[in-house]
Amino acid sequence: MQKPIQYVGGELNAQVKPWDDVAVHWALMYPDAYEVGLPNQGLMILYEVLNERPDALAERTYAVWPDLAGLMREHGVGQFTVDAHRPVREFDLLGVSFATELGYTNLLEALDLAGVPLHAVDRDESHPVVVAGGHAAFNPEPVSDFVDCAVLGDGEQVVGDMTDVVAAWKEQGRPGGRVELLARLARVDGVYVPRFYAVTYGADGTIAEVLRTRDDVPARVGKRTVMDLDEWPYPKQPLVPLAESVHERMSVEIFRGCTRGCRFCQAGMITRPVRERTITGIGSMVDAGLKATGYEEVGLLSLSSADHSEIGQLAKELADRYEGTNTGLSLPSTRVDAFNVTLANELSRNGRRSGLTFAPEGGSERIRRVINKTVSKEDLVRTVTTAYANGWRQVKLYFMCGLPTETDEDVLEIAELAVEVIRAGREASGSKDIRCTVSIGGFVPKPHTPFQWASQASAETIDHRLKVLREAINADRRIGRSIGLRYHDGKPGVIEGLLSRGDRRVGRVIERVWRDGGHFDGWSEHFSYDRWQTAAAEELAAFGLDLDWFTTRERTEHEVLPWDHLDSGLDKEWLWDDWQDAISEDEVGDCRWTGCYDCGVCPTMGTDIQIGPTGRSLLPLTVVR
Ligand code: B12
Ligand code: SF4
Repeated sequence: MQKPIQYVGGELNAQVKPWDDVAVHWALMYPDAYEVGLPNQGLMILYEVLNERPDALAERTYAVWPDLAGLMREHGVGQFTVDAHRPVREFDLLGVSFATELGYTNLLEALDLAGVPLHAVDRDESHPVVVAGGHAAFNPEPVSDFVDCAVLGDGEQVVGDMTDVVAAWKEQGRPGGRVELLARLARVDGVYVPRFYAVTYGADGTIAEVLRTRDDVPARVGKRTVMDLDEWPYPKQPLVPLAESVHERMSVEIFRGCTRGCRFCQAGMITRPVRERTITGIGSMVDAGLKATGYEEVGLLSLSSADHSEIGQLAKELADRYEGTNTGLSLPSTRVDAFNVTLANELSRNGRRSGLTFAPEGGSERIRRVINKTVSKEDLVRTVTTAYANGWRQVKLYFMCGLPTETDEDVLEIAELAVEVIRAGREASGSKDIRCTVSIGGFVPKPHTPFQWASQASAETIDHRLKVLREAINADRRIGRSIGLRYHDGKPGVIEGLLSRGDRRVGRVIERVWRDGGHFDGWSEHFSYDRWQTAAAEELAAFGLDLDWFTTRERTEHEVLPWDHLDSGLDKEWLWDDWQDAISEDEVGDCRWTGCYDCGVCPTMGTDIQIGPTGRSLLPLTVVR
């Protein structure tokens, strides 16, 4: 088998607690290969929070590569955890984190390998409660046949509440069996148990209503939000992978939520309001994390890190603290803003100025108004040029294609922009040795965003636009060779679209694809569009629907959406108005600075945005050189 190291466990900071010492056992799964799943912060946090409880333990499991899966089936070995190599089937709960919907077939594969019935209704008390979490769980309807619960929002507190429920039910002798346990879990804030909600459909295929089937569960399920992040400084002891992984650095989340209002961004919408960690909190997490891991790079993570209200001071103080050491600091992709170059310069005091990443997302100013990510072409060119002038050699620009109202012209402007960036960059840096990489992917409309009603562009449209873009970039070879183009074809995006905005009827498609051999759909070498297309055509025909109905069809204002009974805190009317503003190319500001525009989140949650200035500074720590 390939890379056996990924199943071994025993990483630095991994934990194995004695099974019989605790009441509740959690298996936590990232439904992708170890190299992608191990660095996942969400699961790392829950792993530590649960293991800190004296009455619980948590162990990790990842998607098994097909080579080992074959051997496991041949030898009767079930899906196991990497920590103590215990069978997943024996745990009380199996928590699965979905950052992307393309992980759904891997859930089915893991359940099957574990010997857990695929369908929640076929499970009994001896089987784990299968819990979905992460951003995709904000519309878990496509996987509602396979999961027992979905958790909306932040996990830190809710996993503790769920552990209490399971512990009490076991202690009491499991009264009422599995159904009673699920009913108790359904009464925990943020926990949705799909089997207690019945969906009916109208003649046109749309949802008529979603009604709860018991009156002791909430009619609408709200999300969980950790309001004081400083109280939850996790992971305190980040895991250090044994094998190469996609993210070889330590990450410290500096805030959650985002109020920029980019209309395509599900993460920004569902994680409101903004909650900042204080400078002191971040400073001690960086210090403790480095000591616990030996990492030499720290990423300051969030949805838009340069927007932390004290980022300038934070960057300077961290750079001062680690000056002359081997510790490097970095920010993930940022908005296009000259200030971000200054920040990156500050953070790179210790290291090389290799690459900087900006995310303008839309090719033309017009489309950037539609998506509410306003930056003028001049500012963009100026910012990137400043980066080259400051010694950065490589700039990566992220774009999307297939955005609502987009035309070929909007996408072609990306080529003009890249050419201009290189021309101006060569002039400013006095060097021909600079590169600009354009990275572009198809846009997928997501639930709980203003674009949840939009028609998704077809794979043909995306592929056509990418083709004209490629031709335009290659038109002038003298400049074109300094421009790299990285793109994904339109097909996986269509399937992601089906899974993102799908309803319960899509579950049959997922199951069929998995039965036909589908898994690791996020990997181009495993993804088969034909397999998905055939499964969708055949399974959805029973309902008189097809793939287009779920993807390229524009929804109407009052259509009941599959996730309407799941509450992200945003008002549906506000989302609709924002969708109309998008079509009219009207922008909204960032409510952190321009005042509240009534998206609904703060009043629903009885809270407020939390930003600095806090007046604090980093603790004076002694750094080991
Ligand atoms: C670092 C990162 C990556 C890294 C590392 C991924 C990894 N293994 O973790 C890399 C670069 C590999 C990556 C890849 C991708 N990413 Co990424 N990534 C991020 C980023 C910047 C941080 C994620 C993070 O650590 N968040 C902080 C943690 C604490 O939050 P969390 O994981 O959501 O977990 C909390 C809750 O959701 C909940 N929870 C999570 N799981 C579970 C499970 C249970 C059982 C329970 C109860 C609760 C629970 O509890 C946690 C604690 O509160 C986010 C943006 C962001 N700030 O969130 C994007 C983001 C998650 N990525 C995104 C995307 C699209 C991708 C890719 C699909 C990109 C691509 N086209 O290839 C791939 C998918 C990879 C894969 N196959 O899974 C999107 C998700 C889109 C969406 N659903 O809206 C995001 C939100 C960025 C964005 N704005 O678009 N990514
Ligand atoms: S309720 Fe107002 S202040 Fe709060 S996130 Fe929404 S728009 Fe911003």
